[in-house]
Amino acid sequence: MPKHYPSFLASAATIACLTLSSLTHAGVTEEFPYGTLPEERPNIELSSAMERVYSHYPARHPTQNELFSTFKYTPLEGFDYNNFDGTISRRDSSKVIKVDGKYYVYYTKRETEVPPAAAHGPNRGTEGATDTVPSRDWDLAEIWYATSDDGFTWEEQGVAQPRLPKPHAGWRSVSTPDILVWEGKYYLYYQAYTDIPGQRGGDYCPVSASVSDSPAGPFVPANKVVLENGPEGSWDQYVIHDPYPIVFKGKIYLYYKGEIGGDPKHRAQGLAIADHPFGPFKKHPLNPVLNSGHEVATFPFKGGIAAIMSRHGHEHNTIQWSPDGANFEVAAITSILPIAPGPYIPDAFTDTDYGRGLTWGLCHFRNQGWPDHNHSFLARFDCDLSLDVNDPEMKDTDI
Ligand code: AAL
Repeated sequence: MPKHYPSFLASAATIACLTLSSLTHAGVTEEFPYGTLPEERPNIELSSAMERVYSHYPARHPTQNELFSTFKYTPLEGFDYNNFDGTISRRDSSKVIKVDGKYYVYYTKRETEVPPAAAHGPNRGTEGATDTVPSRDWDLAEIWYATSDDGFTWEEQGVAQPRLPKPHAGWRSVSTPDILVWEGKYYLYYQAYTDIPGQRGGDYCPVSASVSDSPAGPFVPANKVVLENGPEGSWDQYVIHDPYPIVFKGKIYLYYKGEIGGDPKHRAQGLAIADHPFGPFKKHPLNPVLNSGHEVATFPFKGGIAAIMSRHGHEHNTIQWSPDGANFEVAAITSILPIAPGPYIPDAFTDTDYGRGLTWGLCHFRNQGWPDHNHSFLARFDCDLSLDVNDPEMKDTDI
């Protein structure tokens, strides 16, 4: 099996050097390592663009620091890429974990009729959806898992979390999983739909979770909601998506996406913290802690937390860093970021105080040829967001 695949996408951004000195936030006064600047704004008249260099941007060298990377994409072996009739979809992969030398990944799998055109049209309603016809690519879905020895060739193993029986959340669809390893057990988090996605001001679904002694399951559902939508009028009233746990400072830091006012144009990320995987989770008082992003991957980096900000919002296409997991600043600006990244992060759950970063993971691409071909497929991304690519744990990469 060839180890090196031709890449079909690669990119570089071309943003000039930017500036700022140390940052002070509510409760946090720490040096932001990507922004220290000896120079000050020159005392001359500047154009708007040059004014912004001194006033808006924290990252000093957004294309020349260790949190800058381009991304390369590779098709996976083992999944059927010839399935182009839209009836099978695989998307929104979890983080990749490695257990006893084998990689595991969990993802949304749908095998149904094709979602109708309305599913991704401008109105994004539920028109045409029935008990067997999905309203979205992630409706009427289950969570499946696959394993791999090298991260390129994957073997689909079967269902990890089927839909739950009524009246539990998740009876309509379970999707968009992520994984947590905590005290020797494996916890799956997922969007648990209580209704057809698209109703009630957006994709309303609380977050639920299941536990297993083995990465291969069986996963036993907690049969309770672990993260609720916010109260009326709150920023995360309508949408709580993309649950994404990591371990930081001895606790479970669960990042998730909300849509401010239920408006998909204003996507942002919240943080909820717990001592136990099934909660109670306490939402951070500064939420939302990231002002952009559709699917965001956070990871321990040095003494803080970094975030890959994929798609949507003022600060999309950036990689950010925070000393505390809550006060992020832009460290790097790049392009063609992975959609819904599920990275392999060797120290995601080790409670490290010096995160080493990541070099690869899985993501998805969407075939948007609706009405007939509305489905997604998984792929691999490689990047260099690691402090040491010679680290044996980081080495499974051809970057
Ligand atoms: C994804 C995720 C969530 C959304 C939808 C399915 O990429 O952001 O899971 O609900 O799109």
